[in-house]
Amino acid sequence: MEREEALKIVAEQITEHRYVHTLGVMETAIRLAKTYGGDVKKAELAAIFHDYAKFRPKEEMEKIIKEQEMPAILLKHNSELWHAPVGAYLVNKEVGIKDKEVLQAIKYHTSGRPNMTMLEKIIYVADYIEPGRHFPGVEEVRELAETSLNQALLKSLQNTMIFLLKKNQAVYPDTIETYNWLVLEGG
Ligand code: DGI
Ligand code: FE
Ligand code: FE
Ligand code: FE
Repeated sequence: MEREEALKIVAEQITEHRYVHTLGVMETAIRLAKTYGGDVKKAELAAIFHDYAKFRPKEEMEKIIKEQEMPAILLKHNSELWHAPVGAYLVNKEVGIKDKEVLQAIKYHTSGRPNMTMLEKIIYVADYIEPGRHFPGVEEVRELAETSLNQALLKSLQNTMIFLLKKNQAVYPDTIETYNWLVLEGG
């Protein structure tokens, strides 16, 4: 699918603010793919659709998680985590994107997972550092992303976990396992 068509489809699903974020993720993911030898077209497509399900009603997402037998533990954790796996499902079902690598990159863009592929890392990091992001620590991750995708990924996971811990929030197992995988096995 070409960029213009994909953007038109996603624009109907998300707010204008989220659309601007999506464009930032797209540009950043393309740049990272070029830097690290990733697939530029897949990075573009995964970035465009990564937040496709962000504004679906919680009830609809819960129904999909149950019906599609996604991990039940998702429902115990913050509903912010749901749009990633639900998005991958809906982008396949509603938009007709069949590319497994693209769908996996959407599925794991919020939590990460051990043994993430290059494309998954690119989307995770691009989502974190796109030009519209302004939270503390983002500049350091931007700099790391210039030289090491794994270091950028590790730092963004660390920041996310610290942020959650400070708010007394639970950390989803995939997030912790991704962090441990990077520390113990270097990605
Ligand atoms: O959809 P975006 O806002 O672009 O970004 P995202 O999909 O990376 O993250 C959405 C939210 O999910 C963000 O506020 C942080 C939160 N999050 C990420 N990992 C975890 C998490 N929340 C919990 N409770 N546990 C996690 O492991
Ligand atoms: Fe997201
Ligand atoms: Fe993210
Ligand atoms: Fe995002």
